[in-house]
Amino acid sequence: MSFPYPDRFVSALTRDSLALILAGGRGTRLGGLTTQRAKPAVPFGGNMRIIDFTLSNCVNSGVRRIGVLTQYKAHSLIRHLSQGWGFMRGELGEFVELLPAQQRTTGSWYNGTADAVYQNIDIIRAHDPRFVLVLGGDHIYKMDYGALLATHVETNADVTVGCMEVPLEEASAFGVLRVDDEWRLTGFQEKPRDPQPMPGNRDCALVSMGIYVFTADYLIAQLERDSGDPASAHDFGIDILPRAVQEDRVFGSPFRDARTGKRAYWRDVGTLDSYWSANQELIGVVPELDLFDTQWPIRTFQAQSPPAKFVFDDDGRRGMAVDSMVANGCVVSGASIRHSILFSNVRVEEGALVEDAVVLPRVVIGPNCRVHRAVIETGCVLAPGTVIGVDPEHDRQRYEVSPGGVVLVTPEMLHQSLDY
Ligand code: ADQ
Ligand code: ADP
Repeated sequence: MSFPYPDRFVSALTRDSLALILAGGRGTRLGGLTTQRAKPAVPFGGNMRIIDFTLSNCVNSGVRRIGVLTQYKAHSLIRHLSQGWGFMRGELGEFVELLPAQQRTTGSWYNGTADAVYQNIDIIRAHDPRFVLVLGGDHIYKMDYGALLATHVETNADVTVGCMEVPLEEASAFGVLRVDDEWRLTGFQEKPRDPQPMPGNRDCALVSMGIYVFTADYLIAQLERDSGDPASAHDFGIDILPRAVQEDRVFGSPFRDARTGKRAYWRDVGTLDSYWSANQELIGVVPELDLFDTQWPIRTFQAQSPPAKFVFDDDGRRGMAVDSMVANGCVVSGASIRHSILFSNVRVEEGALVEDAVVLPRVVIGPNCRVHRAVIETGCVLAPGTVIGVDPEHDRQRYEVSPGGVVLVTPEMLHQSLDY
């Protein structure tokens, strides 16, 4: 590939890229957290939503032309994007554009992920980028896409796949890759039952992070070809990547921490257990994912609320939080919060104890409640004395309990009557 900008380097690549964020998936494994909203809109880390990580990665990388492909239960996602991500400067050629499924090229909603992109092919053409970054909207990580684009150009690839090593027993949830000594892909199997380990490391497999750099002309040609194939599921992992590996130049780019050279932080918070623990991990003194990193800020929208307040109750018991993160608008009155994350506008009333919990916005935890190892969904009101996370048998009657023993409570569960 000829390089048209002899005097500009990575900035030329990022400026000449269009990012398409796939944000339409259902995320069914998150249970009650995704009955009302798409997974990318699920709140994360005290004041963010999952998609803020991918969006911030784009902006911090200098990729400032961004389309977000929405489909499933997009209301909360659309509101978040319009409230929080409208700051891009149109006059500088920057935008975050919403691309809802709208039957542009076919008479159906988005099928697979490749179909979702194909249905916006005229929009890609109109923006005329040199590279298209296709990104999942539901992972927690900080990545400079400039480095990925530079690898793509250096190797003269048609497609570059962001990849990482995971323990072999987890690999069947991913696209599993084989590479040669030059990192060129020689195999791609989407979610194989029996994943193959890496040649040098029998305990790990090399997997796709579901993020791809495509040379734009190549992507357009492949999507057009795929759309006419009646046998295709129109999915990047199932159809486009395996075929590209057979016929074209596909390279892997391992995701490493630029400072340590080791595997970088990346989480698919696709299950209640992984969602809970990724949130809990943030609380540590030196968490692997540093949200206080001024070099790589994670941007979001949050409603204006006063600072969090910790007050004595009428009996003189102190309201306190230790080893915790507490967002604006919270009031903790004569209650104790330990090793927990409280999102905005949570009230915790006298005598309550909240431990190892992730409490989403606008929750009320009534007097003398006990909440342990739980995720409490937006808007829940826990009646006085409610006990959660102490007796799994009891919790299972009303709430969702994950294999790892995390309890999910949603407003719907609180309103349902028990059938004794
Ligand atoms: P999965 O994440 O399981 O695997 P998929 O369910 O297709 O793949 O979702 C990919 C992304 O696209 C998600 O962000 C999802 O929300 C979104 N999405 C799904 N259907 C969509 C649609 N119709 N419209 C818009 N967006 C949609 C993928 C790859 C694997 C890789 C893992 C890494 O296929 O090879 O290993 O990601 O997590
Ligand atoms: P979601 O939980 O769907 O991701 P929100 O929690 O932000 O999204 O909002 C859920 C609902 O609550 C929406 O209908 C929204 O309009 C409403 N809402 C948002 N902010 C507030 C608020 N501060 N007080 C009351 N209702 C709100």
